[in-house]
Amino acid sequence: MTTQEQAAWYRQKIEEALEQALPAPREGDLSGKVREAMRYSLLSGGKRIRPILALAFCEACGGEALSALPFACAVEMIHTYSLIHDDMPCMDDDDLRRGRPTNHKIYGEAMALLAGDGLLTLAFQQGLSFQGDPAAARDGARLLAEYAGAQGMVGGQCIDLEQEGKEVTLEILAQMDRGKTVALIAAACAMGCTAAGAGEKELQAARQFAFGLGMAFQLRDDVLDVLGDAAKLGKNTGMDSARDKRNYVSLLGVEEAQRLVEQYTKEALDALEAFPGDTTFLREFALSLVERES
Ligand code: GRG
Repeated sequence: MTTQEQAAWYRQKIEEALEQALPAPREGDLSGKVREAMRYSLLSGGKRIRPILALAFCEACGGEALSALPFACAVEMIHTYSLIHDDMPCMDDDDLRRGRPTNHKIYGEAMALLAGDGLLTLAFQQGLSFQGDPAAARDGARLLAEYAGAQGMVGGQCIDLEQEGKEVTLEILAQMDRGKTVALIAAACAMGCTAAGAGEKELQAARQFAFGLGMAFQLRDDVLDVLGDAAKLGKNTGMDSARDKRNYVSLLGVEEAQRLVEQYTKEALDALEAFPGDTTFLREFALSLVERES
């Protein structure tokens, strides 16, 4: 199987599992609206980078990829909730996401807030439905809580809100991105290892990979915010400068930001040496993210 075929296969399994985890509400279901709003964003065709990483890391650690599906779905649910909340008027106030109107534009602010809450909660229900070793289910849920919470993604978003309109240093930016971007990627990689029953050495290497890839991914995102095509990206471009937010490109320029993309990617690829299984997919997948246009 080529890397693209493998990614397509993972994606298909993820889409099926997400659909199964959140079926359409029945006619007359009085709480059906919130499920409809959750489905609108969850099943709207994101790149599924995080769940793919969870499955691929499980495989790289010698596990059966599909056994990690509950963890993979859990991370994607957290990611989707964060996008819904991030797009709301009280945060980034965006009207386009994944090529469609944002959740609150369709369902209203109160329902979008609830849809995010519903996905956050469903994520833990999903993660804890992991069928292997109960200790791995518990460890997976703990990792997710740590990386998604105030020490991780929520903390990164807090730094983002606090820095708006201020002069930001590279150190502050890196701390923000460790939370906003790296944390969930790290959760996905570490949970994949956990699903396979991997040891501390693999977990440490997965964290190192996630740091390199997450930073490279964020830097590429900043480059695309300036140079990218909104139609291909499915979201508006130029948003950071429109909101007076600093990012790597505004601090370092496009060329230096792109050089750092390559440096961090190399760090990520080096970390793959620690894995016993075949890491060709992870290597090529990481490279495809660095070169992405969308
Ligand atoms: C609201 C608690 C809370 C957190 C929000 C995720 C986030 C934190 C903000 C979204 C804005 C942003 C640029 C975050 C950095 C991470 C990132 C690049 C997210 C976009 O991820 P993709 O490209 O999106 O994987 P798709 O749509 O493909 O899933």
